[in-house]
This record gives sequence, C-alpha cells and structure tokens, in this order.
Amino acid sequence: MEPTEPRVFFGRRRWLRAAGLGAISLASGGAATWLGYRRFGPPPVAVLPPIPADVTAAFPGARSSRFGVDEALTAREAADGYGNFFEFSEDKEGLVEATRGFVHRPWAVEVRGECHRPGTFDVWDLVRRFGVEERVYRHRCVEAWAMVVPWSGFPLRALIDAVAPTSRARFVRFVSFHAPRQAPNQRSTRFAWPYHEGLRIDEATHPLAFLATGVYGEPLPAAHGAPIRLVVPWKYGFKSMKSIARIELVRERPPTFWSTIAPAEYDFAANVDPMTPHPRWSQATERMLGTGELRATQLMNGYVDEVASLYT
Ligand SMILES: Nc1nc2c(c(=O)[nH]1)N[C@H]1C(S)=C(S)[C@@H](COP(=O)(O)O)O[C@H]1N2
Ligand SMILES: [Mo]
Repeated sequence: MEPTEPRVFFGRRRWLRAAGLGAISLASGGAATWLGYRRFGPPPVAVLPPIPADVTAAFPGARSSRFGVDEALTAREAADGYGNFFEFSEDKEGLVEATRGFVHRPWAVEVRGECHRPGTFDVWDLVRRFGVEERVYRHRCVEAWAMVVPWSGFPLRALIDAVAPTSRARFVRFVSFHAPRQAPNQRSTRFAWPYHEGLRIDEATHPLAFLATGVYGEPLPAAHGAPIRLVVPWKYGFKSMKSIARIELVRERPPTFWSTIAPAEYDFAANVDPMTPHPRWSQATERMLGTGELRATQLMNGYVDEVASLYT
C-alpha cells in the first residue's frame, strides 16, 4: 500500500500491467481517456438475482446508541468513490466501475475449523437470523485517509457463538473470494490470493467487531465488499476484509495478506496508533474523505476506552 497521493498515479499503471487487457480492448473498444480499464471501457456489468424483498426491507436497521460515534458522516459519494479493493484494481478512485462485473449474489459464507456446529450459511439467511442494526463507525486506512460511515449488519460474535467454538479456537481466520475472471488483479502473482486476514478470538468476539451487510442504509454495494464484510474499527482498514467467503476457527495465529507481503510494514495486530509511524510515512494525522480535513489520528482510532482491556 502507499500513502494516498502518489498511488493515485502509480496505481493505474500497475493495473494495466497486471490485468493483461488485450482481449478486453478488442471486445469493448472505447475512447482512450485513461490508463487502466478506463482506456478500454469498464468490465461488463454482472447480472445478479434480486435481493429478496424481506431482506431489503430490513435495512438500515435501528441505529445503535451504544456503538457509534457522534460525528458528521462522510458524504456517501466520497466514501463510495474511494477505497481499496485490490482484487479489482489498485486505483482507489475507480472502484465502482472496476467492481461492476463482480458476481456477489447468490453468496454463502462457510464457517469451519475448531467449532462444534460448522456450516455454510446463505448470506440472506444470516441477515434474517441475526438481524440488522446500524452503527456509525470511524474507519482509518493505514494509508492515512479516514471516513465516518453508517454500517448496517450484526456483531461478528453472533455468528461465532452460533457455531460453538471449541476451547482450542484461539484465532479467527477470514478468507475472501477467488474469481480471477471477475477480479482482474487476481491474475497478478504479486499477491497471495485470496485476500486473507485474522483476529485473536477475543478481538473477534469483542462487541465492536462487526459483520457489515450494508452501508448508508442499503445492502452493501460491490465496491464496499458485497455482500458481507468485516469491520474492525479500532484497527487499520486492511483488517476489515471485504466479501467474506470463509471463516475458520483456528489454533495458531494465521498469516495475513499484507503481513506476508511486507512484514516490516503491516503487523498482525494493526491497531491504529498515531505514535508509531509506518516505515514510509507518519501516522500522526489523517485526511478525511469528502471534506479533505486534516485531523489528529486517535489511539485505537478513538475506541481506546472500549478495547483497552484486550491489550493489557
Ligand atoms: N477483500 C479485500 N478486502 C479489503 C481490501 C482489499 O483490497 N480486498 N482492502 C482493505 C483496505 S486497505 C481498506 S482501507 C478497506 C476499504 O474499505 P472501503 O473501500 O469500503 O472504504 O477495505 C479493506 N478490505
Ligand atoms: Mo486501507
């Protein structure tokens, strides 16, 4: 990853190299306006089954008064238009277009490993079973941009409890999807796909750890990690893995996507800390999406009172 400014430029060139776009350019033509997919036209739009009406009706859910911050929300256009989803593009600004070919319905999440009741759960059944509440959380990317967004979803703990972990379950491993035909950057061997992450089990069962199925009042759009993604607001954003395909309860600390690529730059815990600079940039301040406001980074992204007991 790179701090925000330089990669907006470099990201497009790498995308072009990684994606092998010859065939796409023949198929879709399109005026050369940009490097990357913009030059050839965006990927074809995926045809998806509709979301069941009872599921749609559950959003946004009641806003939580216990879990949330009383801060101005980031404008939806700003949060939707900018982010990281490396499977599709290294261009942070083009995610809505880059993800439009993503087939994220129907979708199931497999939960397995050290538990008594493993299973494969249809995502809309999870919504029906565990419900939808809305939580306004701060999000802090390791690249020093930040936002405040209303996620809808349910506590990760609800799903973990439902599968009844054994006493040997000490960590939780998260694995995203693997679909190189839909996600062009998964054809690049620079990364160990699929994206994978991990938490200690006490972190994963902390009340703030959340499985988001929606944002800004609606089911998650592709670019935000449809149809279900992790949200761990006191940690750098790369821990909040998008588009979860599998959750494993494991005995040993699992390797993670970014710590494997650059162990000196991204550690397993990845708790937001203004005093510990990234090797290539400071973490003392953050830039708010939308307004561009520069703010002081907060320890544990402002959640220190809630999570301090995890790290004594
Ligand atoms: N599968 C997957 N999940 C991911 C990423 C990714 O590249 N792939 N990027 C992470 C990073 S670095 C951040 S900051 C957030 C961004 O989430 P947003 O685009 O919804 O703001 O997603 C995280 N989850
Ligand atoms: Mo990030």
